Amino acid sequence: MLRFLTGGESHGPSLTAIADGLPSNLAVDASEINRHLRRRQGGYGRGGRQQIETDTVEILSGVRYGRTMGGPVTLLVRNRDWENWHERMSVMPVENPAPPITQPRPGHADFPGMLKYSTDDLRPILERSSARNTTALVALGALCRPLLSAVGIQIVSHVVTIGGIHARFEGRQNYLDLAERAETSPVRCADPAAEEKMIAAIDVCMQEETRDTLGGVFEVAVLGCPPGLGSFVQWDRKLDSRLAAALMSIQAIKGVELGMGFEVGSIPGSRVHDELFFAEAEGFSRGTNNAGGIEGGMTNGEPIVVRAAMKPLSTLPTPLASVDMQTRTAVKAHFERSDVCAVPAAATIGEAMAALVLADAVLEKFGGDSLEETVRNAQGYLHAIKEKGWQPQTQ
Ligand code: EPS
Repeated sequence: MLRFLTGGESHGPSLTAIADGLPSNLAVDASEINRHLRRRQGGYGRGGRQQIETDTVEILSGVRYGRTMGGPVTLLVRNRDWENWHERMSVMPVENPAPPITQPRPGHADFPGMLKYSTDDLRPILERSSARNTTALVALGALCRPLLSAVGIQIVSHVVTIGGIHARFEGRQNYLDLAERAETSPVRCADPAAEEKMIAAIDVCMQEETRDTLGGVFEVAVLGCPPGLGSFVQWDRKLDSRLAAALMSIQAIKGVELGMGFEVGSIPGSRVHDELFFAEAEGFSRGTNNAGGIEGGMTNGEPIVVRAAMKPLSTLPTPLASVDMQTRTAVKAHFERSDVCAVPAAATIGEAMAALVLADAVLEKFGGDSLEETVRNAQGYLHAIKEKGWQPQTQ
């Protein structure tokens, strides 16, 4: 229902995004999109590039007087760093092209990309595969949020692990509360004791003699979903498969799990599945949410809880062994600059990807050419399932 594409290179003039399929009359607030772009730029352990950029959206189509008109919405974020790259990233041929970069970074797109796209220069591969492109995705995710909130859906995140240091929480969590605490943490972590250790671990990796990068795990929670978004009838209509694909598409993500995740493989069924209860006053309820809010590829009314594991960034300040693609001799991998840790930023990108998947699922379920029509249809459905005893949960 909702289609979107991004374009742009890390050091090209700009990043562009087009979203097609949004209903009309949806509020579009550039300052709100910019707020999400700022969240993406933040986090302890980010690199020098974030000092150069102040990502700011320009809205080029699809919006009039602050509301969508129903046509494609085009967003643009300029790269300030482009100023320093006019020659090296020139669209037109130049007299003195930059020398090729020939030492692929293990873990990055460089090696397979150079073979696939037939180039001895990793610049064209690096430019598009860079996580800089997530700027465009975060802008798109922010564009979808008012549609989600119109039907009561909110998306939040927090960091649960950095460099093997785990945040610890007792009992069932209130995700809004966790996210509120995470929002003020430099590592987006709601556990202050873990936060301190995560910062210390990043500090070690920033020091000259121990320079390195760190990965981690973040958690995204989608709150307020009615039961029945997504479907079990085909693999590509399952909401969990769509969420997993969207999160896995973020640079450096190597694993995605929902609810209890990989642990379900080690525990008997009687301790995995979330028992169902009913009381006249509260409607249906569950004692646990090990399913992570999705059963049979559909939302079940509980919070969707999805985690993604990010590998340490592969642009290493102390480069690993590589091979020069022209001479085929042993060399050290290419290094320009990098972040030490981008897990807090990745959490905000995870929110954006979840927002895009959920917006698509909402439009698929409720349709609507205008926001009013989408909301009306959603209310009709909510009324129908309330007749069946369902009541919204406090999340
Ligand atoms: C990023 C911008 C990039 C990198 C980073 C993410 O900018 P530059 O290459 O100019 O330093 O800092 O990209 C990667 C980590 C990567 O591996 O590609 C950003 O804006 O998020």
